[in-house]
Amino acid sequence: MITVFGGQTSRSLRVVWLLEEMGLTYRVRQVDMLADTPDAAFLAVNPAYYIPAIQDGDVTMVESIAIMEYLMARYGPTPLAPSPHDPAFPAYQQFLHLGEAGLATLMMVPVVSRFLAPEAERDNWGARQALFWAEKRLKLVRRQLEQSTWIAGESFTAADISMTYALEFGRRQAVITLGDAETAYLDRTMGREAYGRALANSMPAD
Ligand SMILES: N[C@@H](CCC(=O)N[C@@H](CS)C(=O)NCC(=O)O)C(=O)O
Repeated sequence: MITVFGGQTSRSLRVVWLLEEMGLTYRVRQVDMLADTPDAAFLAVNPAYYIPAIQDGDVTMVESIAIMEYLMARYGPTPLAPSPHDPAFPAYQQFLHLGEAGLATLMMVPVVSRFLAPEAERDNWGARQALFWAEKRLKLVRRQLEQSTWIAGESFTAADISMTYALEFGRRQAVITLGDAETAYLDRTMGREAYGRALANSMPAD
């Protein structure tokens, strides 16, 4: 059984969504990153203490994109990962990583600055610059969505899972403004049944 350590609005949703799309069995182990006391059991899994992480037998992994790549390689083949010979592969590979390295990671900086930085440091050069870089990278997403239904072409792939988290995070935290094409795209990706199940299964129990 695959265990996903995470929470509903975190990047663990990428992993849970992928597991749902692939029809694999898993369980979600909630980690409350905002709790006053660190979760000792989770600290043993990930001493760097961030989510998501997975345990799959003897395998322990962190990094949402790497985890998705592991799961698709280990339990595939799956249409979520086009083969290297598929014409969609370069765009797939690019946007799979751009969703985290080029967008979500950069957007985290202004978001956490706004919520966690001391009052006088909330509006800082680093946060503004990170947002500027993310907005520049969004131009690649916009150009692609003018040409194709999904981010890597005409089939839904794990790159859409990666990208959806980034765009939805930026929109939810109001650090980016989405145009009509990106909004319609999120309606398509988040309208998938597997997304709905992933969201429901990622909810903490009361
Ligand atoms: N690049 C990592 C980023 C992970 C990350 O930033 N996770 C957030 C929650 S979505 C977190 O746990 N942050 C707390 C921390 O890094 O201390 C990934 O894609 O998994």
